[in-house]
Amino acid sequence: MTGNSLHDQRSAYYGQLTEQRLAPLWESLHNLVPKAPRPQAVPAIWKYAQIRDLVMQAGSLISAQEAVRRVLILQNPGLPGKSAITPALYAGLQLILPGEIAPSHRHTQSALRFIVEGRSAWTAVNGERTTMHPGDFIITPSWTWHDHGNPSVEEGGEPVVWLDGLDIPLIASLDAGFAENYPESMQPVLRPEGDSFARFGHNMVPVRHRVTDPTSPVFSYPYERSREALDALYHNGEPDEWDGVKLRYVNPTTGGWPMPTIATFMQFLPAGFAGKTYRSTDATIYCVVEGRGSVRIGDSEFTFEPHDVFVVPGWQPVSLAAQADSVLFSYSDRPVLSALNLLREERT
Ligand code: GTQ
Repeated sequence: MTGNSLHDQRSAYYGQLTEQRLAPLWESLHNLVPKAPRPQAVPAIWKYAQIRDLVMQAGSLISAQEAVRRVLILQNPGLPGKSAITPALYAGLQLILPGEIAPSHRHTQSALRFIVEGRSAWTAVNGERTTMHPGDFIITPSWTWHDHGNPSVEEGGEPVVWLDGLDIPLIASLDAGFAENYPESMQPVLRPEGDSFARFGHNMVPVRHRVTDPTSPVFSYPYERSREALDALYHNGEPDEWDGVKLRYVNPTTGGWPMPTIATFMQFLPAGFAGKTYRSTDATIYCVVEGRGSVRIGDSEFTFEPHDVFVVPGWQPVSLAAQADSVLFSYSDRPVLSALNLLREERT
């Protein structure tokens, strides 16, 4: 006997709903409107010592020209097939060998480069080149032409690896992705290297500068300067019990984030630091610059060394500890959460 129990009646009814492209909210309400975030992204670490060889092997399997961007994507195991490290953000390790050019293009996705190793490559943004050094943070804002290159070995070129951070998944979720190629492999160089830093990188701006753009006119933030600031602050006072000494990167013309969708930070943890636990609705990707330590994220615990990358999903309790003086770079979707009034933080 079928068709009489409530369960059977509902099943038949749900079948009819599906045919009409309808669905009963009451079956999924608790998932759609959770009491607290339940991230699908999981805590994860990519140990550079384990993946560096694979990054370098890509160099002999495909050219930068053919690949356009020779990048290994860091895929969050909780977001399989999504090319995402968090629901909103992407991470990848890009390799450029001496003598190579990654051809010029532009896209609506915002990108950051955080230099991992090598010091000869350059990236060009809006007619200006900047040479990359380990620890430098470089932006390629939405819809700006950008190409990357590396001089030949004779001219001092060496393999260069950097971490790419983009808002690819966020832009995909909004169906707002556009891209185009520049007609040449390299855009013309219109200004000497260091020009934008001279104009905007010294707590001064050109006298009649008007802010018309939400992105920072400084496109390279040298490690030397960030490191110096952290060092001075460490010597000047007690580190924060959660963050150590932590600064955020700014657009010097607004005080806001360097780009509208991605926040970036640099922090110093002194040897012996055992940070308290905090959580926040922004999801954060860390790249270790110096030192050695460990991180607890929810129920996971990882030890970290230079060049390791780890991810803290939104609302996961996190605490950092350092065995040696450590420097961590990080980026997150904080500007998006903040703009939508969804940023919540808890420091316990
Ligand atoms: O360098 O323009 O990792 O367009 C992914 C997409 C890097 C880039 C990535 C990109 C780029």
